[in-house]
Amino acid sequence: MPVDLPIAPRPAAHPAVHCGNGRFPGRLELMPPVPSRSVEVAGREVVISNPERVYFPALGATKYDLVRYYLAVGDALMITAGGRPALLERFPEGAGGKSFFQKRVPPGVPPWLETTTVSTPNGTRSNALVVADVAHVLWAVNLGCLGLHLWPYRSADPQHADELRIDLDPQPGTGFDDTRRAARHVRALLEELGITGYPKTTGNRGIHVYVRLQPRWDSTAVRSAAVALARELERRHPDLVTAQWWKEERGQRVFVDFNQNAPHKTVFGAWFARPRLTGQVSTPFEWDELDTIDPEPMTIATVPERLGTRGDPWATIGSHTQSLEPLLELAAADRAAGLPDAPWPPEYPKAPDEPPRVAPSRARKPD
Ligand SMILES: [Mn+2]
Repeated sequence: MPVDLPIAPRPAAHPAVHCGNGRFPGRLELMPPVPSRSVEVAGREVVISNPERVYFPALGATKYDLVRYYLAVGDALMITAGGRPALLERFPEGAGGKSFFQKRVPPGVPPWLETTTVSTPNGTRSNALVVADVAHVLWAVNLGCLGLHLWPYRSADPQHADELRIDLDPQPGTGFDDTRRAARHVRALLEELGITGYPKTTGNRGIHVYVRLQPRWDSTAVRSAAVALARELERRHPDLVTAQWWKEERGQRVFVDFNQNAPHKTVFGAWFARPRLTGQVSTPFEWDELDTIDPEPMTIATVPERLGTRGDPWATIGSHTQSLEPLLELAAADRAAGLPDAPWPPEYPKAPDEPPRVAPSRARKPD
């Protein structure tokens, strides 16, 4: 769960000054400074400091390689991320190093940097980055962000969530094949309802299916649609899919994490690089690739070529805004059948129709 942490002191991996050479202990010698590089994109100039720092050791890829990657996929990335507020997760030492979440943009940003006010479930407000163009992405990369977590709305219209994010989380004992099978059922159910979903790898073992929505519903409505979809999938495929919030009830199944659609939740964006040593990217793909898609070889080193040869699988997502109503009807049917709301994450105020927010095994204990 992303939270705002105080800025950790930066470990001095490359001290600018070191002491002596053995023969003259205590004599100060300056290390040669690593020149920063400046990149021009979207009419802006972004300065990249420490461009040669290794960010993805298993790929041998540097911070500047990550910059080059985002320049290569920038057009596709903007189709899905453009105009959205972003949560920063900073990895000053690259993938594998320590990280911290940061909602607020730090002081001293360039005058062109676009920001917007976001809030948390408890009402805290922060000034967050907006992915206004690729220069904004590179500005975040320079801070040590490998990828960005995005809000499900455009900063111009914070009242309406325009994305349903179906997050398929394989539970312990399941693997990517199970995620694939679950994704196939998601596609079939959505198609039945007249809805087109757009799949991507998460860069790990999960799959996300996104539905771009007409801007008519808030995140509470979108979450209730996700709850209904998760429950319907579990009813149809009880051996494979679970809609159970409590881990002890999920079993060796794929969990449809409906709460990723709760208000103020962010999800890792398409085309962004994961903090893995091997540089995997959360990669959009076509439904007809589902049987063969492998998240592992899709990295910042290979995805630009894939995009160049295959084109952008999500090219049409923005021109295809859809209605949430078929899923809201499913939700209404569940309510009418007596099903309560599903549990919310701990940081949220209790919802009116929510069951007790306690794991069933604990609720049964007579303490
Ligand atoms: Mn997930």
